[in-house]
Amino acid sequence: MVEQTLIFLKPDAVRNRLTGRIISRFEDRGFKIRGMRMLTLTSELSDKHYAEHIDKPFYPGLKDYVMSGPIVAVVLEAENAVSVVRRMVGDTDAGLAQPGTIRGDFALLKSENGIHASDSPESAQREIANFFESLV
Ligand code: FUP
Repeated sequence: MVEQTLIFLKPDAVRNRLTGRIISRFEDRGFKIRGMRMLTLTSELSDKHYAEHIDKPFYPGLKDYVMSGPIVAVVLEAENAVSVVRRMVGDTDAGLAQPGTIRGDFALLKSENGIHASDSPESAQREIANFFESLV
């Protein structure tokens, strides 16, 4: 089934000038870009996006990290987009991520893993609505 999913490049990836190389991987794989914007997360949008993590001990550090500079959010579309993108992104803990995945090639830490990707079609719809109100 053709699906859409949301990724965003976290501030360290943008700061380290990885935006083009990472987005190229998705274009090379065959994804269509259906939306793209650069923004700096507000406190409200961080809390909304990470609602399931807000009470976890790691959330204050995660929030500082994701608000530390501009991010680049992208809506990607393809057959089974959510699961294909998750496999390309790799393990949440970048130190354990397989080489060849984005986290496995460009990041080292769980706490600073460089990229977000929706984990289900339902999350994707919710997250796309959060970042691209005009697309849904
Ligand atoms: P993922 O779906 O791979 O982004 O992972 P999660 O939804 O489990 O976690 C969201 C973000 O919280 C991750 F990108 C990294 C961060 N996190 C930590 O910093 N420490 C943890 O123990 C778990 C997650």
